Amino acid sequence: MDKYWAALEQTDPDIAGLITGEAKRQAQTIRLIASENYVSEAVLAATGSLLTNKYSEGYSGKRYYEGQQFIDPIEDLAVQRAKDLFGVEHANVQPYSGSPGNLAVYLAFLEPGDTVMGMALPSGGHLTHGWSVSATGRWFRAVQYGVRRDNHLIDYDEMRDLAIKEKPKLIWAGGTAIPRQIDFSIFAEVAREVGAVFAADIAHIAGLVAGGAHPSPVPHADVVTTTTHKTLRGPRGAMAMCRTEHAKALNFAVFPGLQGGPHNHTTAAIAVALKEASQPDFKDYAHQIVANAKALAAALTERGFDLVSGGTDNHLILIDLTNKGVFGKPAAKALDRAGIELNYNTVPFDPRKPFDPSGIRLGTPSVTTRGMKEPEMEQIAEWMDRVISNPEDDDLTKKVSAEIHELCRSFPAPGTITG
Ligand code: DSN
Repeated sequence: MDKYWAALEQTDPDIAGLITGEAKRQAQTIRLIASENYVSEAVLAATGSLLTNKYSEGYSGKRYYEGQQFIDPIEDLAVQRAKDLFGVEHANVQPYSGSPGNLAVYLAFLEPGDTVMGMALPSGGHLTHGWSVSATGRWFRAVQYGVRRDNHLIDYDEMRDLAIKEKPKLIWAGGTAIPRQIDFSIFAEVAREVGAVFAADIAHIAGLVAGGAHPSPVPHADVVTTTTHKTLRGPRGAMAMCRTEHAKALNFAVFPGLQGGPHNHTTAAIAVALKEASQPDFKDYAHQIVANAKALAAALTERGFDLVSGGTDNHLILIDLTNKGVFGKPAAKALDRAGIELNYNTVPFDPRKPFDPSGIRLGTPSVTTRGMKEPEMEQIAEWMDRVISNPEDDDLTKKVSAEIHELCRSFPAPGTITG
């Protein structure tokens, strides 16, 4: 990589300088975006490799281009490792990212205009589960379930009633802002009852599932999709997994249905990440993500923060800031100035719009990768409380930023530049 890096600095010092800036920023800040992580240097090496030069449309053994002597075994390894890690019969590792992976499920099982049922975005669902502005909400007839008003847990009764009434052909479980465990068996039961395909989108929790820190949907779902770059700690990419009976339809939907050549550098990096996720220490990592999230949730609750659903079972915390007298966006921006990175987010039944919502979303995958544990979560909660209580106080922001920088020095992050 040194050779590559020297070439980049010489050819394009502007981009090299910006990447160096980002490497320092990632080292010096507390990164709490629930969908982000730090990949290992091995994953970085594969992602930045010359596999990006190669076209490989098709699948291993059946390609439309020659010269696949090394690409086929790379994709075979990625597929086998996915099958072993998640206990699935079939895995497709080619989707470019989560949204194309989910679109492949539509293409494999539905016709335009068919009914799909997913969790509503403001309740924690994903755009591709039928939300109105997504192609999935425009080209399919989407019906949406939500969470209960009293406890913010998935409303399984509403979901069942809606499925019986609307008869969807596809039912999604999963999302982007769900702080509690999902009972995949209930979704499977409902899908069976109405004759729907049941797809579990485990993008956020795939690493927890792989590490045994969240129940797996595999015994229950017809299809399981996931990104590879969140808790699973791989490169930006995705996988779609299923039983053998659906393998042909799913493969045909990914290629040639939606995509051209797979990104082989990503496939190799996915294989590396899956190997890392199959090691015993990944189980410890997955459980520590949850332990850290619970510790952070408890420390925030002690400081009067109003957590959606009252806490967390996974890597993610959603906070309604209404009682703190500050909206999500100014809070997120003040925290960013102080060196704590998270995102503003709607909360269930939010009267405000997604671009200026009432809440913030945070998670512990990245800080856990750095080796931070429960005592650091207490410290992070204290910093968050100080900044959110005084979002306009620039002196405070600077002081907190310096303290964070100091803590970060003791917890180096892979691939970054500690300064
Ligand atoms: N952007 C992802 C997230 O942050 O959850 C979902 O696609």
